[in-house]
Amino acid sequence: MDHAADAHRTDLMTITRHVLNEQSKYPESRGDLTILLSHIVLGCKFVASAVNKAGLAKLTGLAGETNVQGEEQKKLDVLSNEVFVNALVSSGRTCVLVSEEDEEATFVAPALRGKYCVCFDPLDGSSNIDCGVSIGTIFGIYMIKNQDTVTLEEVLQPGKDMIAAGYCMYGSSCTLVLSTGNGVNGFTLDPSLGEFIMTHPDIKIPPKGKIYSVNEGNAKNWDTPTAKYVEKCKFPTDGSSPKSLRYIGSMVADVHRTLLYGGIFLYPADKKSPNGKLRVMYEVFPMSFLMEQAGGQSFTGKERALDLIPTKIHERSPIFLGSSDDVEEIKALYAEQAKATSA
Ligand code: AFP
Repeated sequence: MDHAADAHRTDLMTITRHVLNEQSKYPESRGDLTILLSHIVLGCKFVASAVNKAGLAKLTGLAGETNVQGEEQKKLDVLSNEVFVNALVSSGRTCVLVSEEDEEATFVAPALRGKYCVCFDPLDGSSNIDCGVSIGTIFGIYMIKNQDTVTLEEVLQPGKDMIAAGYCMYGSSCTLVLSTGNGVNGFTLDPSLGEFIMTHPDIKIPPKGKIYSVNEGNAKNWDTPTAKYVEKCKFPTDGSSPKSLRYIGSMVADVHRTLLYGGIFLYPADKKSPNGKLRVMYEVFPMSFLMEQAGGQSFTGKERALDLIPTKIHERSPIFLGSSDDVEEIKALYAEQAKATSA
């Protein structure tokens, strides 16, 4: 019996313990971020449980049974949004919320205001709910200079100004990946304890990967650099092996695999969607922040993704993120094209 390993398992690094440890490195800290993160964690636990129940409810429905109360079930994405809005407002640490589900930003009532702005997609990949495929919550956190006078303009900050970002994946297990700007750590929900336990300390993305992840159904509308890059993945000319294709259609799941195994995730611009599909403030920025913190890169086709300054809260952008060497290759193809068009 490995007593050392056993002892290790009894010394659990919960997400709260980890965040408190991080906080203790900053003696001037008043614990506001710790409190905010604990409210986000609560939201994630609630959604994890709701996602599990949604599957059961659907099975019940198929068996011909009806809800005892005769109530129509709220859609999971609307329910998740309500949960996160309530959790964030009640934390007393937020002044503005930007949610994928809400057309306008929410300005928190003065009495409950704190210094943070949280941008989030409460349930990303929701078209995968009904078939039980992994879905997730994505969030990014900014600090606001003056919570009492905050305006929408102040919310439209570049991604590099984020102070923390993360996602929670509701999959075969529930995994929360978090960065507070000091590396990336992954935590798995232990359902028997109701606690996220650190299972993936100090995640570093491999410098080069063997997987590319893209919706190839859009290939006929791609621009030249994307088309050339994917061709290179399939038919490499440098003697290396072709890359494998993996695509789930849930950004959280596709990015999570990319982070752990290496490779590249692409949602490029195409002729039908010149700005791509994914939203800057609550998809592109948090995932780019995590990628960079894990040693990877993130590129829009024009610039470093985190340098982008959004002009509206639901803005979209093309995105290429993942292993540094793989992203370098697509950057080189865009540079080549820019040179050709300027010549
Ligand atoms: P849904 O929430 O509509 O399922 O969209 C998910 C998503 O925003 C992101 O999670 C995926 O990476 C991407 O869209 C998938 O888009 P395609 O279905 O066009 O490939």
